[in-house]
Amino acid sequence: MQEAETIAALATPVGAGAVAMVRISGPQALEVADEVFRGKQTAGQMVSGRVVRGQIVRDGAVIDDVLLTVFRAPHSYTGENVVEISGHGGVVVAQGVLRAVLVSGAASAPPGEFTRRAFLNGKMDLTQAEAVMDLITARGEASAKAAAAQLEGRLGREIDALREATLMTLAHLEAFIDFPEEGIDPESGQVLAGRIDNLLARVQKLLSTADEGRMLREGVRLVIHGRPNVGKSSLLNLLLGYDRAMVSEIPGTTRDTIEENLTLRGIPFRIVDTAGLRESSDPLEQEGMRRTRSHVEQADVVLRVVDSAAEAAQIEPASREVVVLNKIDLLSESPRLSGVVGMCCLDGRGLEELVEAVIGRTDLASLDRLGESAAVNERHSQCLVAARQYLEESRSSLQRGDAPELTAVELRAALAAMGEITGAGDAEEILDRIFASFCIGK
Ligand SMILES: Nc1nc2c(ncn2[C@@H]2O[C@H](COP(=O)(O)OP(=O)(O)OP(=O)(O)O)[C@@H](O)[C@H]2O)c(=O)[nH]1
Ligand SMILES: [Mg+2]
Repeated sequence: MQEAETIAALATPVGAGAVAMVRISGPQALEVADEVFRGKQTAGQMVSGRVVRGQIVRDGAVIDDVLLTVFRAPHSYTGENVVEISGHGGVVVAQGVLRAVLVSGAASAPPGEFTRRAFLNGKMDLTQAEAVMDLITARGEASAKAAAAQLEGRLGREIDALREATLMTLAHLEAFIDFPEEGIDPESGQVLAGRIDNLLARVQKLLSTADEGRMLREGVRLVIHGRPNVGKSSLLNLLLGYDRAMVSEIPGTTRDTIEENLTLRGIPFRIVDTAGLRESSDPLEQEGMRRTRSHVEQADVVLRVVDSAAEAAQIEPASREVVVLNKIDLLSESPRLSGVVGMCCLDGRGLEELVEAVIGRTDLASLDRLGESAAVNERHSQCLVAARQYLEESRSSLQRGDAPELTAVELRAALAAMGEITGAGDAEEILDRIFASFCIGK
């Protein structure tokens, strides 16, 4: 195998800050660092985990005063020799340090390259590599907690256990392949069927966490919906805390949907304000209402807003719905409410109660229980669906009394699909897809 290139990148965001860190990884990392570093010790002399203060020098001129840390292979993030140079967090100075390192022989690291190497060198499985980015991009405490559990290896261990159980079943089946003349006796057939059923149940259980995984990664889809002029956009603005949408007393003010991110009690939401539904012959308004309906269909939680003066009658919320009785300030006496939230968007009355009701309708494990089980992502789901199909086929093959070789083919395919989740198989193409969305320096 060709020796890996030594790579470098700025690991901290570009901008003014207390510290900026340039990370170098690869077989020549220590030598590259020593081209530019002047300190009491050279990187080559330093033991792993040691920090030494010194200067970064290029063409005899000092660029920055820095702390240099050495991690020797294999005890580093990437599993290779790694040097981290922490300097002053100025845009120009950090770029200057990076340029000096690149001139000294390191190649500029593409996005995700450090974590890709960590995976390739066996420092983490693919689910952990994905969790690195989930953790970085987490918009709420809940998402961060689930990502941290995945980074720690929870999902990977569950998949490994599942593969192990599949392998055991396969081994059991293969015992019959070695003695083809005997065939699978009914008793063993039943044991094998039971094992496959058990595998199917475990796959199904993991698949059932896909919705939770999506909500944690993309946000819970919260859609504000109701007749024109009831105060939907006012409610959006109130929840966001700033005037995002136009509000007016003219019905039909909002024509297109407006989407924003919002975090409520540590849970990320994708909140959507929609055009009010009414009879209209205006093609633009009709298109707006078509979008409204499509958003309502895809919502995790619907906030149905009604005007308390117009529709004070008892309103029954549907299962995914929170009903907001808005403009209660216009009522002469306070309404007796049950199952609905009374609000005034002008002064914020009822907001706490509304947030409470929305969280209550959100189908997520409570914050203190998050991370106890997996929350699979879209890629994991696809692998699990494939695994489920192969397992079902192996089950029918067994039932039909096929030659054990045929049943084994299906089981092996299921095993491969499971292996794709953690990257146990070889999977260059999957790697490209995952690491394409990474940030540089990670
Ligand atoms: N008195 C009172 N007026 C409100 C309240 N909430 C909103 N309004 C007013 O109601 C009018 C309509 O508000 P919007 O937020 O634009 O209503 P909407 O549902 O988004 O309307 P469309 O976009 O046309 O569907 C505005 O004049 C708001 O100031 C409230 O709680 N009390
Ligand atoms: Mg509006």
